[in-house]
Amino acid sequence: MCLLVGTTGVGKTLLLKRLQHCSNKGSFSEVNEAPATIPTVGTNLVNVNIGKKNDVTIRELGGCMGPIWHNYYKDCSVLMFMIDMANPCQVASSCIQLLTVLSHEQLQNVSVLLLLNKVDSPCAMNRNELDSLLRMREIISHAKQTITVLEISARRGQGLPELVKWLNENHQPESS
Ligand SMILES: Nc1nc2c(ncn2[C@@H]2O[C@H](COP(=O)(O)OP(=O)(O)OP(=O)(O)O)[C@@H](O)[C@H]2O)c(=O)[nH]1
Ligand SMILES: [Mg+2]
Repeated sequence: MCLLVGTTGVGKTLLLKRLQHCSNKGSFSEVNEAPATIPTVGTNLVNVNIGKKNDVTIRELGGCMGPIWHNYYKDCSVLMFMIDMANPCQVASSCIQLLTVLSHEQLQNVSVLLLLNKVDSPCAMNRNELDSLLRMREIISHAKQTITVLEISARRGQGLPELVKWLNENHQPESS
């Protein structure tokens, strides 16, 4: 099971819709109109085919569920943590959430993909601005987990082929 977490409004549901749509069509780089989303109260479970009969189950945990995210950690084999690059005011709370997630005892052995979303937005921060606000390099070098950073746009489809590649390399197929 892959968990997808991040503060509310960062773009998790849109990413799932995009991945599902693309996996049905067989192309992860295809771009079309962004479907509408509403805030996720609870969780959102989707199955995405990432190639070669390899399916991954991704569970989004709504941002408003933050206090109970930990109830889902025991089933987690890989983790995606999403940050909104177009919302600098939210970065501090994202940072605290990220550190809390990384320090949880049940998540010490998972691979982590840090998704920097909304890079298509005209007001998106660049990597250097995020580094100075979030001290990302320090967080990554001090973390026990292997953390990969990827800039994406759930709206435009940028970075999705790389995301799928990371899932293929890090996700263990569920035993049936
Ligand atoms: N410009 C831009 N907007 C995006 C992108 N991804 C998501 N959005 C928009 O951000 C808003 C929130 O997206 P959601 O996918 O609902 O956010 P969420 O992380 O699922 O939020 P919660 O369910 O409340 O935790 C929507 O209006 C999306 O269209 C992106 O890559 N670029
Ligand atoms: Mg959502």
